[in-house]
Amino acid sequence: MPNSAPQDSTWDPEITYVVGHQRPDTDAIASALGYAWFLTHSGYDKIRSARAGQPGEQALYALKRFGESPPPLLTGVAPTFEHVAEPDAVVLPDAPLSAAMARFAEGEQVVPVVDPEHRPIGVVTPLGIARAYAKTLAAGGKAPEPTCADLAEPVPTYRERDRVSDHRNAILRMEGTHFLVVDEKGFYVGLAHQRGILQPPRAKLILVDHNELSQAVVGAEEADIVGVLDHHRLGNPATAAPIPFTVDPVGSTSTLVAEKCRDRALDPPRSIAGMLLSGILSDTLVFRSPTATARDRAAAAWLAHLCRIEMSRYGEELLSSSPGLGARTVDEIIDTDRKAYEMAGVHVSIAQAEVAGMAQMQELPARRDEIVAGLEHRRIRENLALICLMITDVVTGRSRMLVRGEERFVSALPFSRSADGEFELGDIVSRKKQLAPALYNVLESVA
Ligand SMILES: [Mn+2]
Repeated sequence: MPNSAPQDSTWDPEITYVVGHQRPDTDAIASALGYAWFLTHSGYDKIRSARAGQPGEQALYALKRFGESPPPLLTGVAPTFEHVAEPDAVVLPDAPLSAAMARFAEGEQVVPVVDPEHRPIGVVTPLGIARAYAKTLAAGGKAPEPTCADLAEPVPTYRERDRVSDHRNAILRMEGTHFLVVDEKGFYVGLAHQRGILQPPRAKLILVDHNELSQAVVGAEEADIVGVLDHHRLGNPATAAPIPFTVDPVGSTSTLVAEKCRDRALDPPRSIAGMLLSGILSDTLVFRSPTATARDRAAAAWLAHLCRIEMSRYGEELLSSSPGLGARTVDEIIDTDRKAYEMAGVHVSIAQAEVAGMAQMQELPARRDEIVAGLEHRRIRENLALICLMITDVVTGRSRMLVRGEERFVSALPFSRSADGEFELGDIVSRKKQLAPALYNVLESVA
């Protein structure tokens, strides 16, 4: 789906970004920081951690606790006109034509003309010069030498943050091969050539804690995925070349990062070790989740030793850092940790919100109507067959679920209905290992 909104931050084609999914949770932030640290200390150049959105409250708590900064935000990774603009030298409007001719002699094909404030007026082309020269000859050589302003021809102009892919087809149909690129204020950035527009540089991404493009940073379908480190089901796109790809069914991606560090005898600094430990404790609910494995425990014990912290006490502290339902807006409750799936050919969205303890779970009835209205709004807007919000009490290890969707799916759900659109999930706490497979089976059988 084309996204015509300009991107508000940019990316560097020289850098490889280690980036987690949108709406990053603690594991997505921790594994991006940790894997970027590991790769850099394993001899890889120009690796940077990044995030694809605002970190959740719990991730912010962990960052603060260990004195670590969140990775920089990547708002989009599609090529923009900034990536294809070449900052060719300009001439001023009152420059004599000979100034432009000197540039053609150097091999330029067009010369941009900008006003003294650096706003483009147009371009001078060899054809334009030839015409001016013919005119001078016709006047018996008596006409004054024209300036560059007299010959500047307008050409299509694009903003540097506009996505190249949104304009590529139109540009292919145009006659000219050179285009002006300006910044958001209209100042000259450079010239874009048609050949650069057809083959723009692509961002390099290493995906952590996800492998599906539907969950990745905006524009990832126009980037090169050069690595994957994850613990989710496969839903990855084909790649042009072979890439390092690790998907292992452990409790967290942070576990996989910690294992790589340990295998290479690389001890991460306290801030990184603390973040990785937080990623493990968060995703495994301090090992209460059925996704937790012996490998997660071993990695966590090593990290806790490195950052000199009492693991289970810190784990409970981390889990209870999530604010209660009463303190969150409906948008925060639904969208903080929401994932898109395709199941049996239909679109499904599963959100998970954590509460810490019975008292926080008891805030649900007062918010139910608002939350259900929010789910219904998203169901229509995103054309979903089913949208679920799993509310998990990380202290007692039990969940409830609010659902909106097509009746044939909702009525087939294998859970006990506690109110209209509300289900009791019992001790189900894992979206990935318990709820998503259960929904997948229901949709397969009904669709
Ligand atoms: Mn994870």
